Amino acid sequence: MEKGLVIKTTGSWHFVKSGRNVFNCKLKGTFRVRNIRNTNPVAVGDHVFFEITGKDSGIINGIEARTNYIIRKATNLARESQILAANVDQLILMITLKYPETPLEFIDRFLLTAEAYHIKSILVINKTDLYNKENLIWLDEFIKIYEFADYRCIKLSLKDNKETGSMIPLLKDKISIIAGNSGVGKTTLINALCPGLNLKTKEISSYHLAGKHATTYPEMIELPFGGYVIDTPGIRGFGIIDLNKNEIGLYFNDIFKLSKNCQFYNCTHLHEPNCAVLEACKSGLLHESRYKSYANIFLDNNEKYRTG
Ligand SMILES: Nc1nc2c(ncn2[C@@H]2O[C@H](COP(=O)(O)OP(=O)(O)O)[C@@H](O)[C@H]2O)c(=O)[nH]1
Ligand SMILES: [Mg+2]
Ligand SMILES: [Zn+2]
Repeated sequence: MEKGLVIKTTGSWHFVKSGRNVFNCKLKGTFRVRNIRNTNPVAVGDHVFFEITGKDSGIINGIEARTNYIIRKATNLARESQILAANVDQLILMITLKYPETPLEFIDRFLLTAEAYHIKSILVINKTDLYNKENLIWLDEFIKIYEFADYRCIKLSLKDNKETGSMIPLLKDKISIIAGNSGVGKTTLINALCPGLNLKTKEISSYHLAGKHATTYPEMIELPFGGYVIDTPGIRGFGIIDLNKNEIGLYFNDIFKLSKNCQFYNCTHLHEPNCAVLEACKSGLLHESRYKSYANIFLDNNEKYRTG
């Protein structure tokens, strides 16, 4: 029995890396039945056990327990879900304050989802070469907001001399998902890290497929210094997963820290007296954008529970 890492999958074929070799593997039939709610029982990042059946082929007959996994549902109500990736060490959320401007609520929804999946996030703020004086002041404030929520923030410019040096120690020997809106520089970063790879920048809106049933599978890209990055159009589906509304405040790290001083243990931070979160908002300790995101998601979620 061999052990390997799934680095690519097409649904029925799984490419398993073991040592320096890659084996093209099928699943032993019985797995499909056991894991019936998932359209794909094996995902990139899975550690699998397999038998070699040919020079570069094999049969997977076991999957190691996952430390985490990310799923996507075709729609909110769909029963079937697709596992996008397993055993992810971190999420690299790439954003830009300009060209394009990443909406703050988009960032907060992403970070919340990653927390719910127990995946640590790092914020990479790219295109700093394009920022004017005013943008740079906002950049500093932005970093303070997210450091207060315990996120590491990295400033980046991939314009000319592609300063990717700061990224290498963060990515080395880890499985990282690189996410962010279209146009922020994800592909540029991966190309800069992997000389010779030459992925196409300005992706040909392959993400239009993501909402449909035509499944797109994420691929792991091996880094020359060790580790993998996952650049996936499907990651758009990384929206809000099924969260209990009471959990939202637990996964906003800044709000969670502050809430220890609320008078009521089940404070929703919306209207209660002696709410430490509302007080921090007033005093400026908690930035209003974080509070707004929290409140919007909380109310969305309530709505879903009422109608659902
Ligand atoms: N000025 C500037 N342009 C950048 C930077 N990073 C990426 N770009 C450009 O932004 C565009 C979109 O980049 P791309 O990597 O395709 O973004 P993706 O959609 O996130 O993969 C490309 O034209 C890149 O050359 C940067 O740091 N500064
Ligand atoms: Mg891209
Ligand atoms: Zn409160």
